[in-house]
Amino acid sequence: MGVLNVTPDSFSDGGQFASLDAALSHAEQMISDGVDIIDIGGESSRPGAPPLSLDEELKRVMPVLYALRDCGKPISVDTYKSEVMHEVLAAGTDMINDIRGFRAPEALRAVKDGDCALCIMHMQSDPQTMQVNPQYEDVVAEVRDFLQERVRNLTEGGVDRQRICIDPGFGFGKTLAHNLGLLKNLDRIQAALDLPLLAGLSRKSMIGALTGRQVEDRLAGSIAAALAAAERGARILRVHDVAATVDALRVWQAARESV
Ligand code: 9MG
Repeated sequence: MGVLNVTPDSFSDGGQFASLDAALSHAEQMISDGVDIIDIGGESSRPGAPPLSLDEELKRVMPVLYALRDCGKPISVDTYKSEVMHEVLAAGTDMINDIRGFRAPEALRAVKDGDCALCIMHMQSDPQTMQVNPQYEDVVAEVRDFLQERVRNLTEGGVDRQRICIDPGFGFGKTLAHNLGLLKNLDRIQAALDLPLLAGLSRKSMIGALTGRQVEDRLAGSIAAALAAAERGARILRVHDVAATVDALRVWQAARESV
């Protein structure tokens, strides 16, 4: 899954792709680099980012979605607003990536009757405050239980289980130790729910904490994290650097499959 941020304050592209033309050429590049899913996001979810108005989010996301919906690759939209969900689903989006895990009853109502894929992500607190003092007694068990509860809520609400993937939400209300604990035990979470697992580690602060590198210099660390997640059962990797990640996965997969 390639990240297509259309946020002027995006933590990793500094607004480079805020304009429609730039976003579309970035999407074309990701397609030629081998992306499988494009994830369009209008509201930054970096720690401390302020919420975006509904109008502004639609103004950023809709033109990009209209331009890309026939690009031949599934399109995901990263949003927690039910109004945005309604609009992007009517425009033909294939997946909704909700960092709030469809906790809002209106979010469930927006998606339940369609057939789009759904990503349920775990986040403690919200982007404004999530990194202030994240606390868990057992991060792996708590994230697993949260995801299990959300899956139950969605399926009891009428969503086919086959539409769902789960995501522990690296960096969303987690310290470095929490993130590493989740990464090490990703296979336990995946096995407990038996659903495809999405992992987003690309360029995140945990990579910066481990390498001492600024966001623009985190490629090698991000690749290592992506491979660690794949090794533990992640089926979808949400990344900024598609070409390098695809190469790394090809080599990793060939080594695993060789006799
Ligand atoms: C929008 N966004 C930023 N980071 C993310 C992650 O790790 N997972 C998902 N599903 N979405 C994310």
